[in-house]
Amino acid sequence: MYHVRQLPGTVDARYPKDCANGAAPLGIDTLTVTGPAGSGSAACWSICEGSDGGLLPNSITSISEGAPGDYTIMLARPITPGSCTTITYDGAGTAQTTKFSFLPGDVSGNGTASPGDIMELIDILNGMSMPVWDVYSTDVDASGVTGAPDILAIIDVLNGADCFAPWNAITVETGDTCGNCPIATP
Ligand SMILES: [Ca+2]
Repeated sequence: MYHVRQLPGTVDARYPKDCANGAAPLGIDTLTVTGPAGSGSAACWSICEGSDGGLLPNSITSISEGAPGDYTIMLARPITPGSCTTITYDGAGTAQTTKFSFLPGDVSGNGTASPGDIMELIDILNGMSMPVWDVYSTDVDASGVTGAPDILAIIDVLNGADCFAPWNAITVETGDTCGNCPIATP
């Protein structure tokens, strides 16, 4: 696990798992959300993923409040690749939701993994464009830095080489297809 925070709207383009340990999914397991100040009670918060990718259902393991209204939410495991992960606050009668996405290979952050993302990464490496989400969108091989090996990594991710499922032409679930989420209504 990366143990880094992901802000709403970020797309994680990196490896979905460690090929040397298929039982250990990689990705973002710590989320940053905002809500009413002083609402850190676990009973106020819930998580839903549109699909679980065959993994055990995810859950919130802890919630901590930094500055008033700024919450850090730790999850039992990283958010599911390709899925829409919804965090809901429903503690004051009005549900608020925040959505997160993790799509391996989607360097450009447009919601679809495709060969165009290879060119996007090459442009970034050549200084022709800026990464959309910094290391989330460029460090495809999860080495900690962005470099030429990430070009080979994204080809593997798109084609399904090594231990990966093919992510080419996969589109991340959007809010609309996240309807499996039983979001409570006040
Ligand atoms: Ca890298």
